Amino acid sequence: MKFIVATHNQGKLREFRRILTPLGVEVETAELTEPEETGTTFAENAYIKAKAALDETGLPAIGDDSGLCVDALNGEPGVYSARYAEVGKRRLKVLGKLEGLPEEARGAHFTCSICCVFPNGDTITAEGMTFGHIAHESRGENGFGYDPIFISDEGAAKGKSFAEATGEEKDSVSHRGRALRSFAEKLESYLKAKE
Ligand code: ITT
Repeated sequence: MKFIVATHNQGKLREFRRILTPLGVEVETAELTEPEETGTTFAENAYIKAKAALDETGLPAIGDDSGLCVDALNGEPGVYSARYAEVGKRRLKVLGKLEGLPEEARGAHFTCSICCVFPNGDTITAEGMTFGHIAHESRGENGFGYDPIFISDEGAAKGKSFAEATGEEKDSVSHRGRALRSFAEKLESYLKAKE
């Protein structure tokens, strides 16, 4: 079974391929209209993206809604991470708001909600989080989005920004890695139950 990845974000798409292909889940892209993200939660927006892609292609589709939640900013930018500021200014906005704060006050996490919608209306959902803190300046060239300012506190990526970590290191602890591995497990059970 093939799945349409309902995203316009090339960084996410790379990670979907990197994480799901070795788990035997085939993903592909399609020219999709970008739906309005009218939800107030990650889960609602993930469903909106998946459902819109399913309606356009007729194929099972997976949506990802994710974001960076900064403790000192009461969870901002959170569900509005993609719209927090103009392209190219989002990381600087976060860094600016945390200026002068010591390391122990810079805690943050990423969240990822995955929603897969099938043509018969069934859905599979999964969530993942990863914890770390906000750097004092951007570090590293890999990844995308807020990766250069997010220093991981976990596992193989500990002490590195997600943009300094290799793809493998990021995926092993990342919100998306965790959500997609959980999704792949649930998918296997779902497909087995249908046999
Ligand atoms: P689609 O809706 O087309 O999937 P998007 O970029 O608009 O793409 P979101 O609405 O889910 O995606 O916004 C999430 C934003 O949070 C995204 O633009 C990134 O800036 C950030 N983000 C999410 N996951 C991230 C990650 O793994 N590393 C860095 N930034 C991430």
